[in-house]
Amino acid sequence: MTEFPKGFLWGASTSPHQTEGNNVNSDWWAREGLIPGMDLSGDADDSYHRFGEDMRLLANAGLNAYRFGIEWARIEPRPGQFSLAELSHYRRMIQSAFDLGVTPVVTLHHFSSPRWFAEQGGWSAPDAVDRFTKFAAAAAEILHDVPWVITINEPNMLAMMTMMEDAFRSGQVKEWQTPTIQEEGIADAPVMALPTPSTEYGAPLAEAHHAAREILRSRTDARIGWSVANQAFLASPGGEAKLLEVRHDWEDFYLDATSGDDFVGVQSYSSQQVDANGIVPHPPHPDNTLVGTAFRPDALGIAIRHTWERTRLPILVTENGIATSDDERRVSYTREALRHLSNAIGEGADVRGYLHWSLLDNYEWGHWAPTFGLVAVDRTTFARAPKPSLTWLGDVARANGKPVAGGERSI
Ligand code: IFM
Repeated sequence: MTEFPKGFLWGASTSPHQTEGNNVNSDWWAREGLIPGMDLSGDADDSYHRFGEDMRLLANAGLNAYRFGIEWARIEPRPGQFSLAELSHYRRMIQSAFDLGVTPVVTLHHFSSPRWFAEQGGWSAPDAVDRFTKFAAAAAEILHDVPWVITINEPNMLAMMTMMEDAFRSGQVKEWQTPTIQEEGIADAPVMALPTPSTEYGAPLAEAHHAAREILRSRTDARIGWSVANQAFLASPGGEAKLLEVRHDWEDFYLDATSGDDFVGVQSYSSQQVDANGIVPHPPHPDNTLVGTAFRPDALGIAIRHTWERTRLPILVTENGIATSDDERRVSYTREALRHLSNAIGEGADVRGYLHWSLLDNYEWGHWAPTFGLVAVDRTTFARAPKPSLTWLGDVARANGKPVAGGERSI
């Protein structure tokens, strides 16, 4: 086990649509109302108004970094009309982090887009890159002193969603898939693998990322990167060649697009097997999480190693966590994941920080049941209830990881 570097960032992440509430001008808000079986995001965690309390909880626990997003649908409610009031709102968030001694890590796009953007063809429209670049230029005004900016969250998942949306619109698929929700350990059917995104859908995202990077570089001091949803693929016997193919379309295309970036975000939750036919649907297992994935804290090490080998860029773990109602399990998972992270550092990977997903229980893209948070949120009073895992992670952070990487005491 290797010690964590000096100045390592220890924090937690959230996204706007999942926590703010009433993101009424976004494509996700529109979608929630149309698709049967989807929970509504509604007031979400009301973090739009309570972000100060959220950040104080994080800082008081001992964490020193907070990843949050700015919501394009609020900042540009109509094409070309930018809201100065909303930009000021997000500037207040950035300032609140600084005032608490917390490093802000800001995401420009976390799955949700303005409704008008989606109605005009979304990421498949010919002017999508230009639209996003204009938004990035407006956002740059409030980001001048933010040290870490993520242009697009999980572009590979976003490409998959865009592909599904196109198939849904054209009638090729009849149902919009929402994540599978399962009771822990009681899954009775394998969780089907998500469809592999065609890189045709990834290409405009890569272009948008590069264009936004240039704008942000010229107007801010931020390190610029994007954050990839790592699948930690492993080959079953006979699946070695297929793994390379699947991993190219799911991950490597997006990792290669980081060429010229300042860092890359690693987001990792579980691992998946690939055999000669492709991704193997994950079977029912008593250890499965609330979203039906395998309990695989080692996925973080696999994801970091592959990202480091492919990009050689500084890495920020921008998401890692578990959907569970058992907070002790969250601590066990995270402790183990951090051990794998520390081993990867020991093997040479340049990892600069760890941001847990998520600070708060939040809206999991269609469902409220899967709880990823270090803090529970009452859905009617919005009262925050920190879980023991928050205290635990804060203690690890105060000791710069010694409790998990080896040291005088263990937690
Ligand atoms: O909640 C999501 C997040 O928005 C993107 N990464 C994965 C998380 C858990 O599914």
